[in-house]
Amino acid sequence: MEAAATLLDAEAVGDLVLLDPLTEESLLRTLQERFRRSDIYTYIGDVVISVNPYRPLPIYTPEKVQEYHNCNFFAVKPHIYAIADDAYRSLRDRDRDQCILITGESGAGKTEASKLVMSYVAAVCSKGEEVDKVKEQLLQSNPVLEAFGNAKTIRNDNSSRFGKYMDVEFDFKGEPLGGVISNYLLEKSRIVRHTKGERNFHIFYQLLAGGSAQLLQQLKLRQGSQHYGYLNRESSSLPGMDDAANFRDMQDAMAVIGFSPAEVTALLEVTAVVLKLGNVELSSCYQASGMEACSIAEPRELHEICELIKLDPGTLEQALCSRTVKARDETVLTALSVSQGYYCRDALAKNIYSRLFDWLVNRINTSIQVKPGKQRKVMGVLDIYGFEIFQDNGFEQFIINYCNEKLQQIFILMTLKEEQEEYIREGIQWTPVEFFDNGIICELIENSKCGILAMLDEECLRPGVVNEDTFVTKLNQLFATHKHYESKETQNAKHVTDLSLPQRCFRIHHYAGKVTYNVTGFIEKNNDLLFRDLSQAMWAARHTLLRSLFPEGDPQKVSLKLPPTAGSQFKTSVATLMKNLYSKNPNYIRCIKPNDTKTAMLFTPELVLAQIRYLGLMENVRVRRAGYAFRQLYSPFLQRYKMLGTKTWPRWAGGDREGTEVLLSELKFPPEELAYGYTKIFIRSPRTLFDLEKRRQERIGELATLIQKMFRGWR
Ligand code: AD9
Ligand code: MG
Repeated sequence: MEAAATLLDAEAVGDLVLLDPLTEESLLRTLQERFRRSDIYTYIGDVVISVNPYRPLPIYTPEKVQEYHNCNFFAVKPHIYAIADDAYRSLRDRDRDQCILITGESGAGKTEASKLVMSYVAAVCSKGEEVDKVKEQLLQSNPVLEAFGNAKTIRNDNSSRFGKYMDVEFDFKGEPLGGVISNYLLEKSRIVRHTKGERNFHIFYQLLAGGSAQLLQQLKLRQGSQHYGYLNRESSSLPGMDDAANFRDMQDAMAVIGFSPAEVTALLEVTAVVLKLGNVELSSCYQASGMEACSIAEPRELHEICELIKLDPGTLEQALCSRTVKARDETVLTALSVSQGYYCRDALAKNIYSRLFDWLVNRINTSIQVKPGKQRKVMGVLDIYGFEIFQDNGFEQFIINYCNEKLQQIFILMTLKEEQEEYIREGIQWTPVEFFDNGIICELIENSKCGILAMLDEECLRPGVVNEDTFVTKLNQLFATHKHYESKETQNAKHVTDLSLPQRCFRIHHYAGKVTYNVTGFIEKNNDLLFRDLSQAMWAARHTLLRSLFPEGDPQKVSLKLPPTAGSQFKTSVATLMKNLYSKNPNYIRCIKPNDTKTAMLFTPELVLAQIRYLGLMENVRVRRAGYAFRQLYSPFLQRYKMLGTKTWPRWAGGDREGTEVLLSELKFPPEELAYGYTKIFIRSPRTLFDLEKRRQERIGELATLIQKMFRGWR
């Protein structure tokens, strides 16, 4: 404990690899102590841990940017700028494509971290009219995508409801050329439903609060979210969030990116249509045959929508209230019940919005993309939705948590791989450390023959009436003995007494905790089908943007092939993402959420401990220390410590490696403590490094006294 105390005093624990003794307790206390001092960043080697302070800190100023620009990673206080600087320089000078992987649960600070990385890189790369324009466009994509893709959830007032991966591309000099954004599965169910205390996507509130009277009139909208069914009609302003100001920022950002006024208008018109669809009320009526049918209860809203998208109201009404069924050579129009009609309305709203979001990302890409043929270096920044556990978890949480599981896997593989490769690169022996590989959970979900997603697809394709009961039954049979799967039935089989797990639910033991998923809605959301009548109606509209979102509505292009399910599409895009990440040099930012109440500077030890465990931070430190706790290029190492040797101080005329060997042999460290790689010195135990640091401090003291004496002598 004494050593740990010394560490805290010396602030050397900026790197947890140096923690002595290493226990969960000491790791937790170190993070807590640093957090108390507003030191929210801590390293494990070159991995950055970031604890969300929930208050603005004065550590992102232009002076700070200068401080970290071209810094020596280990010689300055831990900071996200240091990792950004290291990644950028490695890309520019060593020609290695980089990726910044930001992980952590919802509200832990991933999106903020991704913005800090981007703004740092923008600040340190060169300036010039053309380059500045590119930088601005890249940075300004954030307010636009956040307006349309973020929402208040119980966990986070600005929660990302989509996954985002952005490749920033640079030329050989390290100047930004442009970028490409990929988006992953937007949580579109939020359009039609959200839990009490949450909100729909920010854009709706922004538009209603910040749109001028003229704009709202043009969009046929009324001021105030209480008028709109999809906004839950509740009071929806958020403390600390100025929707009107954010709307102006978003509009400015669109202008910077290069949206034309006509494009902005079209985008807002389609947004207004989604909002207004939620107010289209249906009433029930009966056909002559006695069958239940539905009709539009009050035509005004529908007419206004049709005016906005230039469509004949009769076409939309028919598409919402009936369905064309082809039987042999005949086409029959079947009336829908009220609940089926509402289902259609909501499906349409969700589809329009998610396609609009895809369009938005593509449109931004059109502005920021780099012309083909240019040689480029790439820095990818990944910011996805964090791991989520709610009271009620559905298909969306399942997908989000699967994605987080994959990222954890990449962390495990790449930290191990990277460590191993470094020893091989440097010609040094090492013994690998065992730790939990979550590959088994990824397999449970994604195995192409019998994973949960494959089973769900199989259920979706089964002819006849399908429901989730048979889906769960199948899972229960398949995974009865799986260590990471539980349900009411499998619990019985395993004689577990906790029978609280409801029917139609299964529970997965994720790396980050146990999550119970309710399967209601899984099939519908996975199928993600839109009745052809609706896509054809949208295609019939003379609103160019809206129409372009529904190419399958063109009657000439009717395809009998079923589109891929939402789950399998997601799996494919995650696989592509993983391949992309594996090809780059990874840099990790692991975000920790210190409390559940979004309170400034509050650190709840139990909550942090749980994250330390599931993020595998202890193992991370152990792996890092299993071989050599510390390694550094010969040159900066010699610079820092040469004052300790009689032969190396004040000048060493030979090579850096030779100088390091001469210095360390003079200091008489046991040979097993040290290993000389091709380009780096490796030090096995943190104590040796402390010893070096201590001696250095003493030497600086001696030298200072010496200098003082000299000055006095001169006077
Ligand atoms: V989610 O998975 O998208 O729901 P994130 O992205 O991990 O989540 P986010 O970055 O949005 O979380 O952070 C949540 C809030 O914490 C922010 O809105 C800020 O109010 C606060 N935050 C996060 N990081 C910092 C920081 N470095 N300094 C100050 C911060 N406040
Ligand atoms: Mg986020």
